Amino acid sequence: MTTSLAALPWEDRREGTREVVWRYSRNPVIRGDALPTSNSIFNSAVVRFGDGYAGVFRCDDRTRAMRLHRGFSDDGIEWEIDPEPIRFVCGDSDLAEFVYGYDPRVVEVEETYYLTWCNWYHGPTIGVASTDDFERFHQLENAFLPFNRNGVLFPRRIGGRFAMLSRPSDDGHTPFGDVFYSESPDLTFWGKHRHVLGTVPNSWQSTKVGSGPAPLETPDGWLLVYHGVLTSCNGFVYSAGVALLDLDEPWRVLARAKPYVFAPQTDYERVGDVPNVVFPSAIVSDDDRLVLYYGAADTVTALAFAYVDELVRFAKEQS
Ligand code: BMA
Repeated sequence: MTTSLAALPWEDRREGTREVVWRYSRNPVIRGDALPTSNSIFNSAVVRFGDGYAGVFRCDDRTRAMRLHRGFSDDGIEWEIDPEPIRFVCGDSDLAEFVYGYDPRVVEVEETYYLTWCNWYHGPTIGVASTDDFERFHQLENAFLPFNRNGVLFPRRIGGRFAMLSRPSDDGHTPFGDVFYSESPDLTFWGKHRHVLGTVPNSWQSTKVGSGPAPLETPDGWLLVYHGVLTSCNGFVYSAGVALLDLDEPWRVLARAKPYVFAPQTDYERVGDVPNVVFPSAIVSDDDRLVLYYGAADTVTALAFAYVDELVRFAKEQS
């Protein structure tokens, strides 16, 4: 539960540069081998917790099993990650078998933290769990049928219901994918599915798109940072874009920037287990500034910074 606001990990934009999103000079902040058993730590979730930060990390181990580990940090940069994976408390034996979990997102709704992740249940789908303390995680029903990925909860109810974005997919390295919106009164039963974002031909987001961090509420709409994928001769290229969604009917897209706002350009984004990937998965913010946590090249975790109003303006002016 949030008690007081920890300082935002922050570094000003370098003088003379004009990027809307700029990288932390000491990236990456978490190396792939930060745990004795880890191959890679990336595409992970961070939230404010107490007077610091907590996170749920995608740690692929050295057997290449995809696991979720919790972690804590005073400053959002130096992390203590639990070497043991999270063991979910689950009352339903049909759901309790953990085969794999990856690409977690965490969001606080009504003073409870909710974790969503890509969870195996006869294929990838959206796992959901709640926690108050990052000690005990209670696994709830999977939100959807397989196959689905990139399930991201909104930080408050909309029209009295929990709301989630997700990306229906296939069982493999999906060569398609649009973002959809769904609602639930109780986090068990989901419906009112609406189409939100599709792909854009001949662009950085021509193959598939998927939500990044939980949408950030602004006076101009929900600010959504999402990933878009291009299929190149050398495989997928994952970049990030921004859109604004209507506050009351988030399936209505108010603005969507045509250019990416952030794409793989540094060595640690271009070289790794999967080259050419930036995968934004968490935002922490104060009123004006935001910090983006992202996975780079499916290997490490990195930080980038932006001003909220500049991202909103980018979404509108480049729409
Ligand atoms: C997606 C997911 C992500 C990953 C990306 C690039 O399908 O597996 O975790 O970052 O591919 O490999």
